[in-house]
Amino acid sequence: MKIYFAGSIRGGRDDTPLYLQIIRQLSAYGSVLTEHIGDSELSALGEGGGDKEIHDRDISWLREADCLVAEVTTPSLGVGYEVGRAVEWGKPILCLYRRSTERALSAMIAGSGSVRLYEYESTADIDEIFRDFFSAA
Ligand code: 6K6
Repeated sequence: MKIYFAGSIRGGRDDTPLYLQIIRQLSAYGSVLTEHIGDSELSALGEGGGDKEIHDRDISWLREADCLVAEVTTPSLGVGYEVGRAVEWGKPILCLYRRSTERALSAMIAGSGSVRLYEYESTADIDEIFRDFFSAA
């Protein structure tokens, strides 16, 4: 199983430690194509790689992935775009969201019938979510 994990980069890196933990837990279910999302060295400003190279490489990984798992709590244009492309390609999509009083989740994710949206509070909840999602994916 090839898993594309999506999480905010230029949208903000506050949840990076959480992404790293999610990627570790995801590894039990297959090969995570995007482990760099959990890399604390990857800042919102970032270093190398032109935008076209990043876009083309990521879209090609997403195309070959068997499913998309996206952490959507920190709003990110890139993550939203990846979810849209995965919907278009009919891939199984799991979105993980921590309810927050500061901002509500976009209706384009919350209202999509093509996305399996799971709300969670901490990484302790994630194993059960993954068991449920991957038993159907
Ligand atoms: C350059 C500047 C900051 O980070 C970099 C290196 N950039 C990226 N590297 C890998 N994947 C990226 C990069 N920028 C965006 N992505 C993809 O979009 C990832 O797969 C993420 O799931 C998503 C994040 O989008 P933004 O809009 O939050 O950056």
